[in-house]
Amino acid sequence: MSVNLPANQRHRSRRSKIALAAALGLAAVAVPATAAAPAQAASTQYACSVTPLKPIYAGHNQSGTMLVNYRVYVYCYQGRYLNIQQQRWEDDDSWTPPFDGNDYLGGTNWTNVYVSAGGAVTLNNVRTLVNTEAGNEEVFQRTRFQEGYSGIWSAWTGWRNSANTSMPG
Ligand SMILES: [Ca+2]
Ligand SMILES: [Ca+2]
Repeated sequence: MSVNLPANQRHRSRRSKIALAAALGLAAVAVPATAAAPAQAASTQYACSVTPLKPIYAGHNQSGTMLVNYRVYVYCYQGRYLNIQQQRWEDDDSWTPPFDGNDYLGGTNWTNVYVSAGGAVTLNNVRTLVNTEAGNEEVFQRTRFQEGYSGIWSAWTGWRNSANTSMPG
């Protein structure tokens, strides 16, 4: 396009493009940081952070089945009620798109959990290990939440995944 412009306009056009590129350069630094850390972006809108912790071994029940604790860590810098949804999963690949053969193990909802300002709560959820395949089970969890204050509830956040734990079972 700029090839057809008079020389002075072409010059101006090039200068404004340089200014634009500089602006975009700054934006390009900021955008990946935001995309890489959705939890931090959420914590600027929400008073609480909800972290699905990596599942841990929690002994055996009386039948000898291994137990897993899917803990959820909640911190609030202002007093809030929370509704929290948890899904428990076993991680699997598949040979065909979308290459996601994860097995759903179950879900738990917590409603109206109150956390005071500056308070932290760890929700414990001990479950029997579900044996979905030969060899170890790669269990993980995902959580999302909404906050309530004076009867007004926020939108649900996106789902956030924990790390996997490989459990012999
Ligand atoms: Ca697996
Ligand atoms: Ca197994």
